[in-house]
Amino acid sequence: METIFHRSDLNPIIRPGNMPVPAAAVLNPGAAEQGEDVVLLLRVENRNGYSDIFVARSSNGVDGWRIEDEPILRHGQRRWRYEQWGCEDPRVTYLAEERRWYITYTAYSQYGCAVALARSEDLVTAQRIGLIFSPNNKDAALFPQRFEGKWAVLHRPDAGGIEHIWSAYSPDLTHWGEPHCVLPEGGGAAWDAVKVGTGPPPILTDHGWLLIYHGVKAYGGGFVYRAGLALLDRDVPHKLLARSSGWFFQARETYEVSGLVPNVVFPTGLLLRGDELWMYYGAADNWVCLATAKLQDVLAVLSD
Ligand code: BMA
Repeated sequence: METIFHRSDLNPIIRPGNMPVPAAAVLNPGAAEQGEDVVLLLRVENRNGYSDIFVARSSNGVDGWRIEDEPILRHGQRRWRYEQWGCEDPRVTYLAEERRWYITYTAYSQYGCAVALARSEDLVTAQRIGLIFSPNNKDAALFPQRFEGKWAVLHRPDAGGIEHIWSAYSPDLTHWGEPHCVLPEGGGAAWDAVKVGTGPPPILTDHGWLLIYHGVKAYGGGFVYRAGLALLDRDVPHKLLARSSGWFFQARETYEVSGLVPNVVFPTGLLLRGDELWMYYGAADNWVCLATAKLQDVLAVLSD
């Protein structure tokens, strides 16, 4: 199963040294397509340990990245008290109805980790909407459409160490409610026993919404972050239709097994390009990487 996704020969495709500013790490990118370009929203940790979100563009999605000098979302602005310690791990969804991209990200501060939402017409500048979930909560991703008139989001509240993926619905992208537990931690000795979290925004397929999620297991040497697959109902997206029996992607290459946090693969960007899925992920919390797969091969895993 591990061979479904093929890593780019150019991995890591973006490294700290590629940034126009001093960077300790570049990781966990949101992904979008804009015109002919692939756009990545990069989490960039500076040498003080605080993260901002920068925009990178490439015409082939692999190399030739053009990276903005200034972040699209900068932590520590006086007006935004819940992101004094960082803007982290963006996921980006284009809402055709709104004709804008919406960015969910982790707002990190003395208050904990919360989920913030911003919107952008051009992926050059963004306007913050504010927090949509209070601490501790992270790993949120919006669906691109409404369901019976309501927007839907997946997120991961921390219920005192119990960390399942939940959903919420909203009429206006600001007021969120109707919670459902969508995908619980694996429990026991499972690869995703300790916690799970949404990866990129789900993609609609003939079988339902395809969800890539991360799962965590604690080993003697620390946490190991791997990626699993799930399918959610096309009309009722909190309804879990299928879940892969194990992970499909784990740290294997040097840039994944060693880095700032070893043994981490953390997918946050997913594009459907023709019949291929392009998965952008953070490796070892240090670099941005790419792996691709045929959509039909990925769906086959879930129908076994
Ligand atoms: C999570 C987040 C991610 C990070 C991952 C692996 O809790 O902090 O930003 O990539 O851990 O260390």
